Amino acid sequence: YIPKDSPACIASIIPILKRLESNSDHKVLVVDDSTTARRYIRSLLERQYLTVVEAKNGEHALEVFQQHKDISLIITDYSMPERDGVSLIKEIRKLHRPGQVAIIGLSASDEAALTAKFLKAGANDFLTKPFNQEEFYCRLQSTLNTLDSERHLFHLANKDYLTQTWNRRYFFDQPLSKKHSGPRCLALLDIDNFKKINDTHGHHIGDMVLIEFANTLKNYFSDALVARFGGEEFCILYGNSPIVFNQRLEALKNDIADSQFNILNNSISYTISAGVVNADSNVHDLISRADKCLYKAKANGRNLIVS
Ligand code: GH3
Ligand code: MG
Ligand code: MG
Ligand code: MG
Repeated sequence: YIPKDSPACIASIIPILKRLESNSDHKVLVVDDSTTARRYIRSLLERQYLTVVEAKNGEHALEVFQQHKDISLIITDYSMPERDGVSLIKEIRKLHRPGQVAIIGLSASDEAALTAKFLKAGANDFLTKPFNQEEFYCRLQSTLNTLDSERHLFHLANKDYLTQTWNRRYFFDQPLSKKHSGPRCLALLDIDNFKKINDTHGHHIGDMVLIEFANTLKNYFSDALVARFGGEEFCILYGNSPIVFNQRLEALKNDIADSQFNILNNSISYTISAGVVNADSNVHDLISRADKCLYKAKANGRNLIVS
């Protein structure tokens, strides 16, 4: 290990400065059966403004990982009682891609094929102990950069740019959408006479109404899958009680109809219509049935929920 004030250590800090701000978004799980090793790695990470949690073996790590949903990087030793590092990685990778949770393997073992073993199990990178501190920081930085890029790409591919709700692609990719059957509730919602808001107040105000509406949807249905299907049309997929779902939709519709929104000094009021279905069938069937209900709601005068 290199002492703290060595030139190598100081040099290592410079390229990382750019990262420090985004580092504070990351929580790192350090897994090692040696308390001394954990403390040392913790001190290195905390100097980079990373938040650190610890686990004393692979089994313990799985528990800590369950408790802290926001862990984005795991740094794990190989030889540990109860569950070793490679086995831990295999378990984590059953549910989490390298772009969701990054893993760096770490070991003092001189087993020749260990690097390959770690990488094959799904580690993003690997370091042999004792490591050079500057190399540790370089690999840490590059792993976090890759993680940030992957998360950014995922966001670009799956979120609607204007409203930051999920997009169609993400919607159809979810397990709840992919299931061929099973009880589910689905609602298609559409803002009434939205074109008039654009025509009267301008497209920019229309955009802000969409953002406001999307935020209201996310608040009402934080436990459901909310996606923008296009234009002023949104879809909600819900896996629980149809009674609760219908009550909440009704409350949402009334809440919006009774509200007066002040958007950049424009006083805006609007209503929504929705088509709702609760059934044990596939999501495409639910959508086409909800669409027919939505059509009826429009034909019957709008500001209506038809099921
Ligand atoms: P209806 O009650 O029958 O749904 O009438 P409507 O006016 O809401 O529906 P229509 O389909 O005639 O018009 C939808 C409008 O939504 C037309 C389109 O320009 C506008 N729109 C679609 N996407 C956006 C967007 O991202 N921003 C804004 N400002 N307007 C959008
Ligand atoms: Mg060990
Ligand atoms: Mg509309
Ligand atoms: Mg529409």
